[in-house]
Amino acid sequence: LMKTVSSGERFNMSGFAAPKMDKVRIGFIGLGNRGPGAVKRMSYIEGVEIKALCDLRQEATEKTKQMLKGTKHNPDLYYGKAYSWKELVDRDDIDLVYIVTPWEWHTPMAVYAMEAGKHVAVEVPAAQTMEECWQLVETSEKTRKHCMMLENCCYDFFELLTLNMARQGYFGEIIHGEGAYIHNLVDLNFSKTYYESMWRLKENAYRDGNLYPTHGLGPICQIMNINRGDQMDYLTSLSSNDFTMHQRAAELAQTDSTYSEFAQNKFRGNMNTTMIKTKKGRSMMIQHDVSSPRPYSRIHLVSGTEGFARKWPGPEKVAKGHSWLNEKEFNALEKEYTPEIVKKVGDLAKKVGGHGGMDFIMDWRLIDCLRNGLALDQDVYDAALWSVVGLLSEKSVANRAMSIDVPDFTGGRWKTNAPVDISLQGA
Ligand code: A2G
Repeated sequence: LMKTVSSGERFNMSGFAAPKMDKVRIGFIGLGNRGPGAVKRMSYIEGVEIKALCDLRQEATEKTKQMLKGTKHNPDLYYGKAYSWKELVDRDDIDLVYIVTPWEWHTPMAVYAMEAGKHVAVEVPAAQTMEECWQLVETSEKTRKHCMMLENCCYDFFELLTLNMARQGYFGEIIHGEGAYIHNLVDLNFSKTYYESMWRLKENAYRDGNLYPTHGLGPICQIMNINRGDQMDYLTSLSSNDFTMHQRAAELAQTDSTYSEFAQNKFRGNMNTTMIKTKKGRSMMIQHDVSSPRPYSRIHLVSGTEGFARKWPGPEKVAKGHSWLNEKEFNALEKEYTPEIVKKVGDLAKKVGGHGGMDFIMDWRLIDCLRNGLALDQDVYDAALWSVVGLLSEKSVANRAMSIDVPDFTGGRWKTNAPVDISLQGA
């Protein structure tokens, strides 16, 4: 499925600005762990109309609607059937479908929504197979509808700061970037209620690799201009064995037969490390561990010919040459390089919340782009590429860390696509 399609025949969604819209009418699908928060954040944003909410569970739709009491929003509710979401998408008064469902539903829902003439914002990862990645790309190009993956980490404060620093040349030429999703989810994964039908435990039980690469990759790819000046070339990926998940499954299975299936199973290894070489000769290292008892980290490391930055373990640090900047120097740097969007909505974002504010900045920026007819920061090529690393890592892991080519979803247009507009001025 390593397609080569000549770019001449294809519409380029990179830098594509859809016609402005005065208001953005939104339908949400999925009201589990992420959905209600997204609905709430959107309810604070000017120009948004929340038209419809959908979940399998009627109760979840009602509870979320209840949250909107006292606001101008009065969404219709869809629930009950596996395909109730299609009724929501088929409405003709929705501009944006916001998809917050288990991973396997992301692409089917996104494709259906674009085909129905709607822009799409879809949770991470956007796709689970190579075929799905291409389906997203082809559908977005054909329909000229945005397909933005909701990679919220691109909008966190230090990530935005380092993106702006990179744009202004602070790091010189970027040589290497590191990111990760290290977050102990053992208790959540084995919970019977947290993830609907324990879907996330199943992902970890039947697949081995970096199942969740986009939180670490997104900010690093923007800083390194991937899809926009450089491109991933090949990757290699290696997993440790599993030292904790099977043990937990076996313990639980002794008294609860729900877990028997998992006690038979080999789980994905605790730590996966994936290395990526780019066409311009630079490198990335991305890690994934959701089962070891250790503190949260996305690493977020940028190493250039003139400067260096690293977010985790905190506090965030920047260095020039051999020395770390002291607090005073760092504060001055922060003042100089804080992007406009943070100056504009950073304080409000911290109040509204969502991972400390980044979720709100992401939603605000999406609406700002749609209302002002600006290209989105994350397009369908980013969604496909950042997601495909997950499935390619599985192939590499299964073959003794064999190197695997990464497909170029842009069809060669990465050479001329413009970088993300980090002035983030909006209009
Ligand atoms: O844990 C965090 O909130 C993750 N987000 C999110 O993606 C999900 O994995 C959740 C557990 O369900 C970040 O770390 C930014």
